[in-house]
Amino acid sequence: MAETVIMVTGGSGLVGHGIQLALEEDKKPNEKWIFLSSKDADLRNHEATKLLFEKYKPTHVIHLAAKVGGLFYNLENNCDAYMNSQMNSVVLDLCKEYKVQKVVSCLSTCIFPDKTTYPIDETMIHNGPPHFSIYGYGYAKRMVDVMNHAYNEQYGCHFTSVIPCNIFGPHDNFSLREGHVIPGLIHKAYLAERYDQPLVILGTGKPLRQFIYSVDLGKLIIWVLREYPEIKPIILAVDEKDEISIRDAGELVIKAFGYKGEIVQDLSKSEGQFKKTASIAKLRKYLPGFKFTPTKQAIEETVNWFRKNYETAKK
Ligand code: NAP
Ligand code: GFB
Repeated sequence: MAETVIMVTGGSGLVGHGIQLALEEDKKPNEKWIFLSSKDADLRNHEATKLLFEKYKPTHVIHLAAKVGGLFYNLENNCDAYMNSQMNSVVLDLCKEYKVQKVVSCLSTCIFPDKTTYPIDETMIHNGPPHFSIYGYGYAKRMVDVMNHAYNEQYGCHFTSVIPCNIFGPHDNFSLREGHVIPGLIHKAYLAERYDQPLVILGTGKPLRQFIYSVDLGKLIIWVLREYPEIKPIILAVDEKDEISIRDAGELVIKAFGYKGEIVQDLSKSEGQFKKTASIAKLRKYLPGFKFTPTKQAIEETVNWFRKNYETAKK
């Protein structure tokens, strides 16, 4: 059987580790996986990235690399976040040049139009402007879908994309300033417990989010790489009924820590999109029996990982 060489850009991040953890139970002998970090090459640099294609000769690419942050990073860094488009252009064009058989890139449910009907589905990406907090990140990601179709129509390339909801898990970015809400709250709960200080939840806690465990997402991305036949994107999220409020997510973090101290709300802080409820009807059509890890269990596993790896965790 011919060897499949799968090169994962951004392989050292949250989702890259989710794939690595998922692969522990789903290895295939003919697959060679290569997980890259920014230390291997700055993917905005064409020459440096070309050397990676020369070195590894990938038959398949999972393109995860991006400058990623939570609401408060994106609010202040729309220009830097838009520069992800530079990386996307370099990677996709080299995939065409090196005749990569399939590319799976990563979008996000936050890039859908701000003013929309719910639930959001895969057909709605380009229907109107994204939320003002993420327009740089959002338009850069939307262009990946445009490029996927254009490369397919003009050059016959099989480039596709996945659209995950909010993700969390081991190896997340636990930065209080730049990170997403679950790793942020986990880090804050850790500090609150350790230094006997209040845990501050930003905003009212009312906005709603679907949260997927990185290991579940890893399994689904592996399936997309191996089986998903379309150029059009597919939403990878938990069921609509499992959408929870930020307050509920905070409660789960607090319970996982057994934290008994004071909880404070900072109502001066932005809340971002109220919700971005996405339908997984398409995913269920392909994989009706896929089982997601219950959010409570996934948060407990992430909290345990953070406690064990506090010194080295990205924060
Ligand atoms: P992450 O943990 O921040 O990891 C980002 C990865 O990209 C790291 O491996 C990083 O390398 C690499 N990278 C960043 N800039 C680079 C550059 N200039 N050149 C080469 N590599 C670079 O991010 P993540 O959460 O795993 O996100 C993976 C993908 O999922 C992204 O496309 C993101 O937009 C998407 N996504 C994330 C979420 C979420 O909630 N996290 C939700 C929806 C979609 P280093 O480790 O060396 O820095
Ligand atoms: O995960 P997050 O930063 O991003 O969640 P988004 C923000 C929500 O959680 C807002 C509340 O309603 C915040 O007010 N929140 C409460 C907190 N406490 C905290 C905290 O300590 N840290 C953070 N970060 N939020 C993102 C996009 O939007 O969606 C990203 O900005 C990404 O780029 C992601 O694509 C999927 O869900 O609002």
